Amino acid sequence: MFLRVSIVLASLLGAAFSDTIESSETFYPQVKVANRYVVRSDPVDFFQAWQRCRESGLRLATVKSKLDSVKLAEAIETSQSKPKGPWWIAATDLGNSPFKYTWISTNQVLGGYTNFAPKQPDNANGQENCIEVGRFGAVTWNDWHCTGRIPYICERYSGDEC
Ligand SMILES: [Ca+2]
Ligand SMILES: [Ca+2]
Repeated sequence: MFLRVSIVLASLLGAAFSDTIESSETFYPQVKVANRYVVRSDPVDFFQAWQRCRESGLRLATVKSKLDSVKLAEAIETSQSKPKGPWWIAATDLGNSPFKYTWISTNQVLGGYTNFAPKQPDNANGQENCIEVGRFGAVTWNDWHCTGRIPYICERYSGDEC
């Protein structure tokens, strides 16, 4: 009898456990959230940031939705190195008309979602062509000069994902 109860219990527990694993994304979204973006603390210019992400098998971060911004903020908050921003992300209007930005990581034109700080982008002195987050608080965007040296944010991605 005891053995039989144990077996039933074990299989019940087993079922519950595998359920938990399968639905972990639903129950623990923050785990996945924190893993998408990789916060880097070495200060580099925009092009070095792009290169360094690539060298790590990552790409400079894209931010295409409100949810992405939430993930980004969370990655910064949970980053162990407690880095200080602002940080480069992958948008630039270099080689395009002013304020026409492209995600250089995916070669996609910025469409729909943006998260600029108030009065940005301003293309100050006609020299600001790369986008950073965090200069004016939270994870809002600002255009800055591409040769400025600041930390940056990479992202993990799968091969067929844009
Ligand atoms: Ca510009
Ligand atoms: Ca600006």
